[in-house]
Amino acid sequence: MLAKYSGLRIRGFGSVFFLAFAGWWVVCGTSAQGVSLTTLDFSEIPFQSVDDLAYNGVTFDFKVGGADSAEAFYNSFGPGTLTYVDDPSLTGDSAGVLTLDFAAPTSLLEFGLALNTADALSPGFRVELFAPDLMSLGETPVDVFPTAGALGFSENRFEYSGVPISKAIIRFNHQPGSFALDNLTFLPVPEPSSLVATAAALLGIVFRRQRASWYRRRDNS
Ligand SMILES: [Ca+2]
Ligand SMILES: [Ca+2]
Repeated sequence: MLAKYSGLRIRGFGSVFFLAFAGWWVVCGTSAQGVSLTTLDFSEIPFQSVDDLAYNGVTFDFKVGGADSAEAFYNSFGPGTLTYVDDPSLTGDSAGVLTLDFAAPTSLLEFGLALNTADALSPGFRVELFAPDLMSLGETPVDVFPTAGALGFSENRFEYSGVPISKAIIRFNHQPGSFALDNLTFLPVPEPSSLVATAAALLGIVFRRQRASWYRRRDNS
């Protein structure tokens, strides 16, 4: 009886250990399967229009006056070396609207952005973020300030971290003119639905093991 009781305790312990391992696997194992910080410095692929370009988890769209435009470019040379932007970068006509669509929702979004103006602008640009269901999470205005030692450019860095987003629309408050965007950083996260499915599957395994062990104990007694 005592031996049976200690056996039970060991099985209970085993389940706790298994659950802890399963939790570690969901968090770390899935991280190892492609969840990692991505930064584009815009030197990765040759000079080309970014409109409808898909690269490394992000699809770009560029429109001027609501129509697709080829006036924004990957691996383009513009402002040189500023604080947040360093050639090459993504440069374009600041009359346009730049959209970033992420293949996997990202819980972090950062980039540097410069405008070809010597003036501080409030705001210099606005960033509208969208949840994975494409509901708008609102627009964030970002002021830009002249870069010390680099005449003719004002810039700032946009930084977001929070609930996962799958789309960002960037609108510029500087016309006529041009913009340069650089060091685009994002962190794809697993879809909550796939995490829930994985956790449910793991719990199912534990439940079946416990049930089988209960039936074995009942049959043996
Ligand atoms: Ca760069
Ligand atoms: Ca397009």
